[in-house]
Amino acid sequence: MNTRIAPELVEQHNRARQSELDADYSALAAHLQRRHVDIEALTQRAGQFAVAIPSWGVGTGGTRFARFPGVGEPRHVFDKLDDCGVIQHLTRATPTVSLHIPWDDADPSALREQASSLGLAFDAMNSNTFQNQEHQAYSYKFGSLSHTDQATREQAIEHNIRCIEIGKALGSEALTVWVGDGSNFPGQVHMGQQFDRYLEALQAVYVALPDSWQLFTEHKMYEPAFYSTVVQDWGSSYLIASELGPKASCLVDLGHHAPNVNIEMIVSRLARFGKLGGFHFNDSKYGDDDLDSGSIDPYRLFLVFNELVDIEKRQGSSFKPAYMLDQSHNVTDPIESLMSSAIEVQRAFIQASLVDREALAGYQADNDVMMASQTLKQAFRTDVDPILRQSRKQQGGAIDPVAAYRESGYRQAVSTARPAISGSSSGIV
Ligand code: PSV
Ligand code: MN
Repeated sequence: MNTRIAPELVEQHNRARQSELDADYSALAAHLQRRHVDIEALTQRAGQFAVAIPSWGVGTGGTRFARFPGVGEPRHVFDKLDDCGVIQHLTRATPTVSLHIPWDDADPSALREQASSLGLAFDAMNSNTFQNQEHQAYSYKFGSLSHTDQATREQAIEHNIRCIEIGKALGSEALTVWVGDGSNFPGQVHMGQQFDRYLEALQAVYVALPDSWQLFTEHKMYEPAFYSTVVQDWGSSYLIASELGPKASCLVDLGHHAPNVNIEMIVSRLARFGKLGGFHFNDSKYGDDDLDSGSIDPYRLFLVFNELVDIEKRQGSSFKPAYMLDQSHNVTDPIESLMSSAIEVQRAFIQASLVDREALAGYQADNDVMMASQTLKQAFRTDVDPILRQSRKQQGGAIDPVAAYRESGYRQAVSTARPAISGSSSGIV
């Protein structure tokens, strides 16, 4: 079946919203002009923004209690690509897909062919040594890259190298490594030796990395290990990236910190030492909730982008962190959640681009705390939605992607070809 959204549908959708957009856009243009900001430049900038879609995000997630399957869920990686194609087609902000191996194992040339027919390319590869796989010789119950047993470590190294090989065939240029290794009881592991084993194993993966590739080390404070975790914080992640070498840097998943941690400060620190590799965006209330980006604390997302835009201004175009969404959609249609999340991240990027940095630097130098804080708030409070709508329309996307998606009837159409997946297994993301 043809899973593309018909261009006429998008055109019709946009036509119906054109006059409202024109009015909103010129009102914002006038407002920004008073602040000496060129709206056209910002619209162009919005058009350059891109965030990758995780292949696992288009399936309905779950908790360790239950998973409630959605209608017309993707059956395999090719269905997932179709769904990612819809997200990109309507938002124009998500041109790449990040695969997780072995969940997405398939013939690379078939994957490439389908992706390019949908206007998609492949982002970072993700290895999985936090689950046992079929026909696997050694169990990861007590760890993978840091396991006490050498053969188990070698198996985990081999898996990561295989991910690089698949990625090479797909045109990917990065490997993200996140492991669940750790311990559940004090005394269970020797924490120093475990970290040494991890470093040595990851070094073996690093040497297999092509020169043009990057390796992202992703930390996470807890879960599945609940007493200690090998790569538990940005400090450990920084140590690993530094030990490995210049092709390695740190990946910050917004949900992988203790509650209330100042993530934007971590961003600033890692960038200062050239080790900020990328992000997994999501939002949370309590822990690694994997909620939709910007759904709980949009100001925090803005503050992260405030740092990123500031670093970009100082470092120039060489500063290109990898952006990806990493969320679990348990009660919404994943396509709708991913589209609105991509837009929320893009919104934070544009709002942060509005910060009057010269004024801010002056207030900081003068210790004018109130005005410094107001300068950020002024940018955050600006409703940049007309810029995002205009940018999407200019690029052939939909002015309101969720509405256009609903109008298209895509989910009902694919549901006939995709029978329901059993609700008994728990979802993992
Ligand atoms: C771990 O919680 C994580 O954030 C890592 O990025 C994984 O690869 C992903 O979720 C999917 O399980
Ligand atoms: Mn993640």
